[in-house]
Amino acid sequence: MSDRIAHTGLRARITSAEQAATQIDHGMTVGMSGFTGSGYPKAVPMALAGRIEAEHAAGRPMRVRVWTGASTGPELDGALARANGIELRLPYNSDPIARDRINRGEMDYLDMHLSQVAPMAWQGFLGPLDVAIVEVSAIRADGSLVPSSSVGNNKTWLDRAEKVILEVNRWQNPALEGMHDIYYGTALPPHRVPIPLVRPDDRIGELYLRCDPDKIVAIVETDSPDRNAPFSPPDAAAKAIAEHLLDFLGHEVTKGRLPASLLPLQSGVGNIANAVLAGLVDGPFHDLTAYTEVIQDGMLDLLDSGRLRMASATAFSLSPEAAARLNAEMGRYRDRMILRPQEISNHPELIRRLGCIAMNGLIEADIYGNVNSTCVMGSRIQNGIGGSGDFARNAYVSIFMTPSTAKGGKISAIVPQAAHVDHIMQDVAVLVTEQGLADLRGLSPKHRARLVIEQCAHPSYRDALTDYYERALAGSYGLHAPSLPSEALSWHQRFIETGTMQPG
Ligand code: 0RQ
Repeated sequence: MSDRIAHTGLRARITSAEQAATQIDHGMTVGMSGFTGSGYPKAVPMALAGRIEAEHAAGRPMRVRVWTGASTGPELDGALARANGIELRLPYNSDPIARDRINRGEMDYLDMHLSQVAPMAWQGFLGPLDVAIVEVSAIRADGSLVPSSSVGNNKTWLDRAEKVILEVNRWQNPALEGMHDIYYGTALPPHRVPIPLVRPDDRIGELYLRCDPDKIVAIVETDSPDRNAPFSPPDAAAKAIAEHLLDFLGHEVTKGRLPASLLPLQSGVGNIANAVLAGLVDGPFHDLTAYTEVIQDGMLDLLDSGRLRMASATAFSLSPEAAARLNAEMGRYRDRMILRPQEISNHPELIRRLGCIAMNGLIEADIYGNVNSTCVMGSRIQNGIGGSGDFARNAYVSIFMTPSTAKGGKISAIVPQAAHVDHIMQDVAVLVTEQGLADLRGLSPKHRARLVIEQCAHPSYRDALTDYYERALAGSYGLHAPSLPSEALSWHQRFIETGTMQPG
């Protein structure tokens, strides 16, 4: 019997994943834990996928609506999508099988700002929540729950769900206990009050998740690692982008627009973000803090280097090697990390108050600096907006970064007009590619266009962009943000028809 389940009454509810999965029926809405490959349930979703496959084989319909924190792992999104068991998915997905189903029109997807999911669930806009399946690290004698390696929307799922299934994962280091800060002070308007967090290291909540023991219908014990993508070392483009960005931050300190310890950092995930964080290890900045969504490999290195004083997030997003490193030395990191619910880690009020430096990736930007983070060629979802909108709109300085081309140069990341816009130009302060950096603050659209083309576009697309812009200046209906509507998306159409944006 598990020493991780101290509540004697609840021990009686320990069961198999297969048995737990029988609590879920066709058409139900299931709120799962999980955020970027950490803290997601690893056994019950697989058992549920098996059940769904058996039902389909017997000619019976079975699909569920799946809510999570953000992306999860192959044992959740992958398994359920493979079984064609997801009717609707929200709020973020990076699983390739689920992505294909969404883009083939076989699965509905609601791509949401991550900070807005919990409030929307409470406001009732998303409908009722039938079952919560939440991974925890332990169950305490009083029934409170030690969260695992992500917090995400767990507090909300546990509060809102009719029934709760817990996975107690022995792989999670017991030293995680004490790292979390679960804030229960959120309320709906007109009762909403300010959130009392004024520094990234403030603790404003509780160490544990509350859960009514009467709602817990099954507990499944697991011993499975979190699964994240392996880390690939930064390539030349990522290193060049990091260099431009670090120069910019140094320049801002010199100008007196940023303190020497910068402001709380938010960093997206991926190669480029890691290269920037790696650059900070060797850079001149000390006493850094992070108020961000996920703690990735680079953040761990920054903590190790002593440059980063502390990091606040909602989840870890670590390569298998870094996850093993953290898990082995959790006690050492625990006092310098705080994991919070995603409605707090990504809260616009707090991001604005703290003055975060937001650094996120993009799919494409147009010459005015409108940014598409989600939809390739305007229609194929890549992942989702995630937390990029929460941070971009409210940051002290909102930075977007990307290689200047994709798919071996066949796609320009700088286009005449973005085929889909997630972040309007007012939310985009700085654009960086390996070519250079465009500081767009205080510039009108026409000045932005010149700078973006000069600084950020790849040389093989620069002349075509200049040509388009000059003709737009001559022939546009209005001259605030010159545009030739019939031509503005022609680069995308050319790619769809010929496989490249390059003319001829
Ligand atoms: O596809 O894997 O098939 O080769 O998009 O692109 O260059 O590896 O960059 O991993 O940083 O992802 C915007 C998707 C960038 C990410 C996005 C293709 C490219 C490749 C990945 P392949 P890269 P990244 C905090 C903040 C939204 C969420 C967010 C993202 C794949 O940053 O999801 O910011 N952002 N959250 O080939 C066609 C283009 C393309 C393109 C890239 N212009 N056209 N394909 N790709 N540009 C984190 C969370 O919220 C959890």
